[in-house]
Amino acid sequence: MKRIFSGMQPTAHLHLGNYLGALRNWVKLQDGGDFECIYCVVDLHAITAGHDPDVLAGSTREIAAAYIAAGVDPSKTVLFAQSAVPAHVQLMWLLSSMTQMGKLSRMTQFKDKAGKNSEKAGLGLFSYPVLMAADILLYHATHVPVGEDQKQHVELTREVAGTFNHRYGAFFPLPEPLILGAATRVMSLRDGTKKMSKSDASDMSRINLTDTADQIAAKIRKAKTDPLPFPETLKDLEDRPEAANLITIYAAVGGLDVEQVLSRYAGGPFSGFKQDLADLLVEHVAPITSRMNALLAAPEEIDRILAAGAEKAQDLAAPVMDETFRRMGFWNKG
Ligand code: AQP
Repeated sequence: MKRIFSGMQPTAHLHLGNYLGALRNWVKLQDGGDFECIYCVVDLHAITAGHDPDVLAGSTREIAAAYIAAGVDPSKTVLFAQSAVPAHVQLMWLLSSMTQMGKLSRMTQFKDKAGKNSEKAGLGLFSYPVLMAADILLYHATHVPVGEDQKQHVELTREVAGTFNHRYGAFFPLPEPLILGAATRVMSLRDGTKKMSKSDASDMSRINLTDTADQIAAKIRKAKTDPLPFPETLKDLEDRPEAANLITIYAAVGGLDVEQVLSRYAGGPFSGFKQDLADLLVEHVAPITSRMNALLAAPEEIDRILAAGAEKAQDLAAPVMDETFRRMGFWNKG
């Protein structure tokens, strides 16, 4: 059977980009029945840009709660926290020996996050894609549902798997990115040329899955637009990144084509469209938020789900790890 692995970092609250670009698709894939699904809270990734030890465990539970609240079903999937399966780090080390530094230094996410100060960036930020390759390959995943921003990392994973297979014999499947849905790259509400991101300093740039109805309404009301009238055609959206972003979000959440949204609001003021978009988002996000809050009120249940998932993940990972060691010639693994 085809197998999916995907994960999100507990670096902050999940936002609408995480939801539309990834999480919503995870649930569809789980329910579609064509894939065995492994969904992980990738907490080891969350320490690469500095973190607060007092909040990491709570954030890990919050991301697990968001998955479940959005429809991930622990009885149908393997749901666990990455740090509970040490083989992720073991495999990462082995794969590091066959990953070129030049390729890592060309990763857009590293360049964006390290900025001009790459000399001072931590090794973890630089080698993050190797840990991501290990996450995927450890489970022999065949498909990885992600937003556009992670496509480059999945491509690197394929290259690393190819190098391993070439040196030590065919073993790892070359995973395919699955970039699905109508909003594969949701942009910041403050700057339509930047992706919506957990690490953006401005909370007004994103809709968090934890936001209240009032917060959502205020963020959409204040979302940046331009002075031009509401666009009427797809061509009108060219060079209008903020308008294109809001209209794409409306279409993705409302289950419409962008053209349908354009014809619904053509000729009207942006304010009316924004009011409707806020209502639509509240209608969609509020039930997820309230399920998350209910789950987080009983954290011991989340811990129980994550512990049970870690056992299943461990069982899947152990034979792959053993065989990887064996092929690489390690002592006592023959
Ligand atoms: N803006 C986005 N639009 C569509 N998809 C997105 N994803 C992230 N941002 C967008 C997808 O969400 C998943 C979670 O990825 P992650 O937790 O590893 O975070 P990230 O990709 O590094 O992006 P974030 O959420 O903005 O976090 P920070 O700011 O910490 O980097 C992935 O499938 C990603 O494609």
